[in-house]
Amino acid sequence: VASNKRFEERAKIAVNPMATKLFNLMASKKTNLAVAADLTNKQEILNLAESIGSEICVLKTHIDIIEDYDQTFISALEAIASKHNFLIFEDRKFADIGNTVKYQFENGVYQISKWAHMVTVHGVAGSAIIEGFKDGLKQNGSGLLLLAQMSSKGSMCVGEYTNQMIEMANNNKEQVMGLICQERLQSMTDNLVLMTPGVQFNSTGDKMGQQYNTPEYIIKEKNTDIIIVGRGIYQNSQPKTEAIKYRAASWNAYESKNFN
Ligand code: 5BU
Repeated sequence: VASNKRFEERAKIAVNPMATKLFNLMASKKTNLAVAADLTNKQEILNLAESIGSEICVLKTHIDIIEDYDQTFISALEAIASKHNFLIFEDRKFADIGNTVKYQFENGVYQISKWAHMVTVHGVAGSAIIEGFKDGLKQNGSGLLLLAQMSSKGSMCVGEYTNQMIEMANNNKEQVMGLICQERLQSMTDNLVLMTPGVQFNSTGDKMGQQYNTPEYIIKEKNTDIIIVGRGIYQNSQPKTEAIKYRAASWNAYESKNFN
């Protein structure tokens, strides 16, 4: 199922403000590459962000794997993000009841709602989970990414569950900016951003269930919008050179689509 609209057109029909911002950012910066900075030391993440920041639209974090975390990390990352014009995505995968996720989003050590432009949410608890984010999202006009499919072997986010997640997104567009998925399905409307992890050139998977596809396959054949690349870039001896390759592959795949 192809989307025949360019990112700049989709920016105009998006409802969530961060979806509009990301579509416009991709169109102007000409990149649909997101990098997963899964490093456990804050300086390593900042060094990576500084070196590849010019190539990406989004930097994805797992804030709770950082061993020396403190709030200086956030201000340093925000400075690099505004210098290089990318957005910050905390892949927290919230999954509890609304009242609990509100605390997890706004409070605790990380105070995610203060700095994350987007966060991931599982729908397993039901659509009322979205109520827990409403206050926090208003702080920065941020957006939710619902987990419609996962890249890992044996994922249970399939079939009717996937359909329910798409419906949850379509019913809550003020809060939901997009979906994490492995393919564009018919019901995924053009005002949602589709982001896909499990992307690498030189590997088909790891020993813990991850499964990889190439940028061309995901963007051109599976028709999603953004690739998320982790180890393929940060474990390379030259992350910047490698990021340039992934950026070119995913952008060229986007440009090769038939738009009207
Ligand atoms: P990798 O090193 O490219 O395998 O990292 C992939 C990243 O995307 C990593 O941070 C995962 O937590 C994240 N991820 C994923 O791999 N698959 C999924 O379905 C989802 C997130 Br949702």
